[in-house]
Amino acid sequence: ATLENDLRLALGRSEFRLDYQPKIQVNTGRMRGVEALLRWDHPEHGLVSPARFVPLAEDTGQIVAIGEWVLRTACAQTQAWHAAGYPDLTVSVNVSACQFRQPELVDTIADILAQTGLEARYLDLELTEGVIMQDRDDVIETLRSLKKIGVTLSLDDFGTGYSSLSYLKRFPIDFVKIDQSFIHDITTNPSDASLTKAIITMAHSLGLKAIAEGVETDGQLGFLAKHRCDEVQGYLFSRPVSSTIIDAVLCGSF
Ligand code: G
Ligand code: G
Ligand code: MN
Ligand code: NA
Repeated sequence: ATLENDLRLALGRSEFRLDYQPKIQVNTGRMRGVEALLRWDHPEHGLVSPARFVPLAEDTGQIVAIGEWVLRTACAQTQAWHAAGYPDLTVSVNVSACQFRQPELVDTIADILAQTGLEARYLDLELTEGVIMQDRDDVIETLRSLKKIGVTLSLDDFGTGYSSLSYLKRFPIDFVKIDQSFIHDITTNPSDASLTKAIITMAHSLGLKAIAEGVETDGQLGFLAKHRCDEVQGYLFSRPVSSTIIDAVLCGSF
C-alpha cells in the first residue's frame, strides 16, 4: 500500500494524535499556551513526520477532514485543561492553505468552539505567509470573520515567504512568529540578529506581539529578551510533548 492510501484510512483507524509544545512568556517565564502539532503513528512505518504527510494530505484534500479533527481535539483538550483549573491556557493550531480556502472554515471553527465549550479567545490559528498571501480578495475578509468570532491569528514562519514587513499592517493578525531559521544563528550572524530585531520592532509598532520559534540556547533567549521579544518556543523549554506531559507541567510535578 502507498502512503497516500494509508493516509486515507488513518483518521478512521485513530492513527493520529496531537503533541503540544509550550509557548513561554519572556517576561514572566510562564507557559501562556501550547502549539498543537499533528503526529501520525503509522502501523508499519512508525511515526511519520507531518512535513511528509501534510503536503500529501493537502494534495488529496484530506487535510480538510484531518484539520477539522486537529481543531476539535485541540479545543477539547484545552477546554479540559481549563476545567482542571488552568483557565488561561491558549492553544495554537496550524491551518493549511487548502483548509483556509474552504468557505465553511469560519462556521466549522465556530461550531467546534460551541461544541467543546472553549472560549474563542483561547484558540489561535497559525497561518503561513503562503496562506494569507494567496492572490484572492476574500483572504482579508476571511481573516476579519475569524477575528469577529474572537479567535487570535498568528503569522507562522515569518520571514521565509514573500511578505514585506510593511505588508503586515494590511492583515488583522495578532502575533508574528519569527521563523526558526533566523533564530538559529542569532548570536553569531549579524544579519540574522538585525533582521530579528527589525521584525520585533516592526511588530510592536503595528501593535502585534512577536514570538520566536526554535529557541534552543540561553544565548538565543538572552538576545530575544534584550530585544523585547514577547514569547519564545523551542527545545530550550520543551519539545512537543503529549497532553499527559503538559498535565504534569501544569500541576507542577515536572
Ligand atoms: O511538528 P513538526 O515538528 O515536525 O512539524 C512539521 C511541519 O508540520 C510544520 O511546518 C508544522 O507547521 C506542520 N504541522 C504540524 N501539525 C500540523 C497540523 O495540524 N496541520 C498542518 N496544516 N500542519 C501541521
Ligand atoms: O512550521 P511550524 O512552525 O508550525 O513547525 C514547528 C516545527 O518546529 C515543528 O516541526 C517542531 O517540532 C519544530 N521545533 C520546535 N521547536 C524547535 C526547536 O527548538 N528546534 C528545532 N530544530 N525545531 C523545533
Ligand atoms: Mn506553527
Ligand atoms: Na513556524
